Formats: sequence, structure tokens, C-alpha cells
Amino acid sequence: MKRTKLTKWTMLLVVLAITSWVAQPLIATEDDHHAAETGDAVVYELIMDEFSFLVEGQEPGTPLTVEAGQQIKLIIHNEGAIFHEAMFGVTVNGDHGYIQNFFDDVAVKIEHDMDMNGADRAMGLEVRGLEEVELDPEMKVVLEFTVPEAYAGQTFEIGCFVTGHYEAGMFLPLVVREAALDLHEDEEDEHGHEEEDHHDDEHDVEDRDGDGIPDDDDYCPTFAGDAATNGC
Ligand SMILES: [Cu+2]
Repeated sequence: MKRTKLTKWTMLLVVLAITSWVAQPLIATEDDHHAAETGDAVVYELIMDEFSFLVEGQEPGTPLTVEAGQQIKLIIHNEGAIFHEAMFGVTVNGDHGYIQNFFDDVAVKIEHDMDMNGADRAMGLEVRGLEEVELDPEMKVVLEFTVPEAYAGQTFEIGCFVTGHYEAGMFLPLVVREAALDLHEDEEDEHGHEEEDHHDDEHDVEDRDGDGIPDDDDYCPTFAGDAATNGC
């Protein structure tokens, strides 16, 4: 949140970059130019500017929606003119971020490319409990992680807590959907007629936040919101 923190972080990055360069880069520079080949990870680009988060290819204000158990490669890019940060969690705690951190018990691989005296270099860190990402203008960082199964059906948020930014609208819901719904339905079909009743029960549409938008259509199913913002 403070510039001093960024300076220390940047110094740490530089030290680690030199270390990893000397002892073979942790991530081959090549990999970053072939995102599609990174295992089964689903790639999203989260763009920061004044004052919003936007998922590349989506309408402004549309949540970042991921699946429980899914492997994610999240590129965070500050396309704004000023410094921004991203925190991930639920329940805003004043200016300090969120009470529950999305990454509390999640291993995150952090990758960053940089130019070292004209040569392309990459670095990587693997951390658990990542609290925040801080980026100067034009900076880009990649987070790789697996969405915990236990998060299925929960709605989190991504927010910037640089003074005044959250209040200016710099936040976006992060929705975790249950995984592999289609597979589940196929299985049910195989059970045949006698399970029809059970099948129907499961398809009763809930509206947990009571905002009049059924959970199936509600991008923020646990937050009472406006129809104009898809329930967020
Ligand atoms: Cu900001």
C-alpha cells in the first residue's frame, strides 16, 4: 500500500532475478510466449486502469468467473497511468483489504519477465497466502494457481486499496462456479426414470441473496445486487 513497500518488493525481485539468472532461470523465457501450451490452465487477463478492473474480452463490470478446481493463469496488467494494487478476498476491512484472503491456503506461482541490460529474462516465485499484487504503470505479472474445490459457489472480490481507488469503483467480483456441471448432468441421465424427482429438486432455482435474480443468472449469488449489473 505504501511506496516504500513497492521499492523493497522491486529490490527483492531484482535480487531474485539475478539469483535465478545465475542458477538457470526458473521459467524458460520461451514459455511466456506460448500461453496456450501451459498445461490445462485457463488464461485470463485482468486489466487495471483508473479506476477499474476489467477482464480482457468482457464488458466492463462483468465478474471474473472461474471454476472450482480449475487451473488458472491470471495475467494482471496495469494499463493505467498510476500505481495500482490488487487484493483478492471477501468482506472489505476498511482500507486494509479483505478479512478473508482468497489465497490464504492457495499456492501461487508468480512469474515476471524483465529486461536485463537488453536481454529478456524471466523469474518465478512460488508462495502461499499471497496478500497483494502491486504494479507500476505498464507492469505485468502472471499468477498461476488452482482454485480450491472448497470455494465452489462462493463469490469473492478483487479490489485496489490504494487510498480512494476502491471508493472510486476499483473492484470486481470474482465468482467461483461449481466444476463440471455438464458431466454431472450426463451422469444423472444414466440413472434413468426413478431418479427423476431427485433430478427436478436439484434444478429448483435458488436465490440465496434474495435480490430477485435467480442464482443461475446472478453473477454475485451471495450479494444482493442490481439486475443492471447482473446481481452484483
Ligand atoms: Cu488502484
